[in-house]
Amino acid sequence: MYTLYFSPGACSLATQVILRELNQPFTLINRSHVTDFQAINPVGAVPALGHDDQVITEGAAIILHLLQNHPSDLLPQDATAKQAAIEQLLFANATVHPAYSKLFFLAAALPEGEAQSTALQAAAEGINKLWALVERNLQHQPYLAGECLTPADILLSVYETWGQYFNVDIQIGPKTQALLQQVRQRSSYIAALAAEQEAA
Ligand SMILES: N[C@@H](CCC(=O)N[C@@H](CS)C(=O)NCC(=O)O)C(=O)O
Repeated sequence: MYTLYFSPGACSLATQVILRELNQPFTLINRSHVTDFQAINPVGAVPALGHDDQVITEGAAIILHLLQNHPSDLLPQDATAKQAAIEQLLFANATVHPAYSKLFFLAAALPEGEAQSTALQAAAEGINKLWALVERNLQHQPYLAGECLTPADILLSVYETWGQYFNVDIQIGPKTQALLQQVRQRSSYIAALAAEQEAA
């Protein structure tokens, strides 16, 4: 049995969707309801996943732990396809997520005004380069890692929602938009959003 620590709309939403895709029962705990969350994750970030007596942190490590413990189509068996799924997982977690994190950092660190707007748009242009790579990737395959849905598609579907909080021009190609919409229509994603609201 798992315990997932989350914050509404954060990257922990993707972890919850993956738990649901894997049909794993879990308890959902809002980070803001925990008195000393740093005792759970010293970094202070979500997701954190309790499993038996262990707490696992770092989104990609949590996802790999789940995929290894619960074999499914989310992690292909074929070596080449598996490598692509892991590469895309890390592209999402270690490249796209930090690119979006810059927006949150700049909005908090700089006073509102021209300097903030310029910096935010520069960060958005970095994000646009990544979405352009995703769109190019999707010209010849339906999902980020190939023929099947993998965690990277779910992670990007959550990250993309963060753009709405900033007055920046984020450009997403049509194939990417269609994929993100398709992921958000999955019952796992819809149920995860509802569960976050209930636990808010
Ligand atoms: N490298 C970490 C980053 C996680 C992260 O940045 N989580 C954000 C939410 S999406 C967070 O909790 N940030 C700290 C905070 O909001 O206080 C991971 O992949 O798990």
